[in-house]
Amino acid sequence: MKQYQKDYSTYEALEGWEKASIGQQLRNWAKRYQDQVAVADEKEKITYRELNEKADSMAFGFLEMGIQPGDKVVVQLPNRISFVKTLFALIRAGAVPILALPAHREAELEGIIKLAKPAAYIVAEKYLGYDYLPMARKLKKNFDCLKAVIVDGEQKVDFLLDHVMGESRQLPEVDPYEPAVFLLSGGTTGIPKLIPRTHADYMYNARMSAKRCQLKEESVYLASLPVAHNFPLCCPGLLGTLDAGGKVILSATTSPDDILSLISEEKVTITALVPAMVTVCMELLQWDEDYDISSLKILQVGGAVLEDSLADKINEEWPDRLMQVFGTAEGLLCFTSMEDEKEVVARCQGKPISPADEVKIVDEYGFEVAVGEYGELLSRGPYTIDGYYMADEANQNSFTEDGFYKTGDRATWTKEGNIRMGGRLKEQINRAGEKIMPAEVEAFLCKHEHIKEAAVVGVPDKELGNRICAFLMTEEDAELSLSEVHRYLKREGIATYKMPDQVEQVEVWPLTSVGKIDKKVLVQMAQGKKDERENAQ
Ligand code: OOB
Repeated sequence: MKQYQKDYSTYEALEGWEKASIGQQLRNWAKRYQDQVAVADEKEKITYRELNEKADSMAFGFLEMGIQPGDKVVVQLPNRISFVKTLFALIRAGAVPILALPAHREAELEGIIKLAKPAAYIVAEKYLGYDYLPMARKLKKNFDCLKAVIVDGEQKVDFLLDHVMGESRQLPEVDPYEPAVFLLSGGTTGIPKLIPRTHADYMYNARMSAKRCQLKEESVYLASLPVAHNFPLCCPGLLGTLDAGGKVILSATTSPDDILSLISEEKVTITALVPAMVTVCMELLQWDEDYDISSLKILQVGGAVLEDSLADKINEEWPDRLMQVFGTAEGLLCFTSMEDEKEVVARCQGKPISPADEVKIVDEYGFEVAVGEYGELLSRGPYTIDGYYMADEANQNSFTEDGFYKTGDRATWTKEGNIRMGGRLKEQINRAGEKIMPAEVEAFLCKHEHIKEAAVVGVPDKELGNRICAFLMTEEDAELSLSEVHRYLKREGIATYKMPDQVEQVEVWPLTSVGKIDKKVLVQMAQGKKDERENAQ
């Protein structure tokens, strides 16, 4: 039985839509761009022609080792050319990669493997000091479905990735309306859900993103974030850049030094960052004048709320480069445009990338809200999924009867018809019956002259149900007491019930696997700090 219900044929008339497999797209690119460099990492470069040939020989190898068309394969590789080769080779072999992030560990992998029963697991031997082999061996022992564990490195469990190649053979027919990859949902709670993205919808996603960014053969895209994530993979990322004939540079880490060095050396024209990374890059650039970012035309920022104060700072220090991106692995993408006024770019996340995207912002009863009012952002369209893989309960909760994806995000329409995000609905704090949105309090805190970044969370509390805890990152670690924060917020005219009950300072943020501030960890930290103080009394 076909698992995916969506009728993709209704999108065939759209400009940019193509009923072709991603494996076929790579063949087309190789014909068009031949010996131009497609991808470069720390160690090597690969041309379009070489990548295309490598995808074939590795696909033959995967088939030879018993991976069957339709099999799922967990891929957990960092930003290296081996990731790119493996991705295209599996897709050509008709297998479907499940893209785990390097930061995922046993809990996430076990959850994914239990659900998807992959035939193989492809993993780096080591990355950023972590040795993946003990985990890989354990997973292999515990899960019979895993026919092979393939290691990118020197030591093997079953096979070495470098040795995967085979004799030429017939490659399977691939249906462009079947999944090409499974992305993992970005939620910070529980095991990630599997998001099936089909060949045709995912290429359309890449192409429409590349169009908004005006990518061309001269474009140089830096994958600063882990490339297994939708943002650097396809928005426009790796796939959108290759489709335009550009060059993709893979940054081995998300460190600001690596990112700024690569922008300088490789004359990068576009990259994508999450807000927390922008701050550290800007700081480093202030200290070290050797970096030259003059080649950078577009700085995409998305993945989490970009505070107005930080957006203004980007506009000031790196003028005419900011592009805000609201994105989801489930589909919907909204980008600002390079033609937008800079004041507009600093205050919104733009418009959907496809004319066929249907976007609604609704109140709790499902009615659309007026301009300026907040509600939940819903979307349906050519590249937005209509269900997670084998997740009945999540599908009941995350989709409306008529097939709209409920993002769980608060948003409003601006008068120019752009969306402006206002935080996750689930983050809403219920403090003694009063409802508080962290994003609102964070925005006020970030306007304080000594506060660089702020994150507000609700912490379970005996008396209040939930108390408000504000975590602050301050300029030169300036100390700000709870009463000083209250005095400041009072001057700003914010209601008393929204005042934090607890204030904590941080020097570094706990981050999720893709570099967003991890609020789940902040809640634990808030609890820990309070207990520490009470025990010390
Ligand atoms: C991207 O994708 P995911 O799946 O890791 O996370 C999606 C969630 C959204 O539902 C929203 O809560 C948040 O991340 N988000 C933003 C945002 N962009 C994403 N919240 C506020 N402002 C924004 N600009 O994070 C992602 C996928 C593709 C492109 C860019 C980001």
